[in-house]
Amino acid sequence: MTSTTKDIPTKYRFSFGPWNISEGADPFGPDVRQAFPHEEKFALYQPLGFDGVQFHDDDVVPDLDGQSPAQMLAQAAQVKSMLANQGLVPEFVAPRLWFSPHTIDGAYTANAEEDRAYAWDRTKKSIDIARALDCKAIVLWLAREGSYARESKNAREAYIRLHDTVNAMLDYDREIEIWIEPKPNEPTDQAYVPTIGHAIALAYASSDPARVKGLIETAHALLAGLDPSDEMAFALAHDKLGSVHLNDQNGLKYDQDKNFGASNLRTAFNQVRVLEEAGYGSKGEFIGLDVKTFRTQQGCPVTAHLKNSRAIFLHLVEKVRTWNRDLERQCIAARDYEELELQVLRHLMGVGGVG
Ligand code: 3MF
Ligand code: MG
Repeated sequence: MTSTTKDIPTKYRFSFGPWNISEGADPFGPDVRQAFPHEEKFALYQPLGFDGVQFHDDDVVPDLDGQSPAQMLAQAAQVKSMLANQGLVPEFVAPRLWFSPHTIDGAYTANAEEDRAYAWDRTKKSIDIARALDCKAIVLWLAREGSYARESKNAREAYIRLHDTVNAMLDYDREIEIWIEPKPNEPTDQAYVPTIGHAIALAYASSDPARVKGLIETAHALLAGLDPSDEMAFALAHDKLGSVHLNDQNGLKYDQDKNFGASNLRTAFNQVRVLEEAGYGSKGEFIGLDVKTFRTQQGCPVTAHLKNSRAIFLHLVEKVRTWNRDLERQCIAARDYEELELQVLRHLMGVGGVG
């Protein structure tokens, strides 16, 4: 465990994925905005203040299942030089294991052997793509690893399958890191790796624990009824916070991916506080955003939500750095948490003085 608290100010680097610029379809209605060409999205990064790109494997190689290995590597090489030309860095590659007819019942935990074989094949392709981009991280969002009908799968066997997959990935490439992104529900009813605790248990059980970490998304922690800053603190204490997907969520409903701080400002402040106190970012970790704009938003491309979430994060960094730590210490020493809470709220509201 890492117990040091670092107070060296970090200059943060930001990332997002191309899927964060979207057309507004939801389960009840179609697209409402014109599609902005995928390959033109990369030119938007730098002007918005981002230099990290989060990739699904088929964001790098469209129609991945239809490509030969040579075509796949040629396309990855093109993306690599495009990134270099735009001054961008690939943060991670994630196998998209929730679109194919082979992943209807899950991927690594699907009941059909041929579906599990597809998942493994696709995972190896994602690792090959990451390697071709010089990217060291694979993110596993285990989208459909879970059940709709609880009795449909043997959960103990499913966990063993996930464990075996992690080990097989570590074996397939001796350098990559695996960052597991837990989510408790949606699209499944019950997910097998619902929290960071589960992800970190898988990391320690793996053949190379130092290369298995977690990626914590604010909304996913909130959907599990947990405090995202405590989840982050837990991963940081184990030196296992590979990345974050900052966003927000208004209670227990569909996965909203709202702007960072938009529903729970104090919770957002605490996430920034925990990241700052641990020196997150000093080893090159990104502040990843995973935010959706409203379906009502007009224009093409729509990027205000990315710019705004980044701005809110930076305002909160300022709030953390100007938070009166002497006062905090005094309140804690006196065990006067009423006063502590009042002062946090005053600070967030920009009310001066301490009275
Ligand atoms: C789902 C997510 C995903 C992951 C992404 C990278 C579509 O709730 O958060 O975004 O972040 O697939 O693993
Ligand atoms: Mg995410």
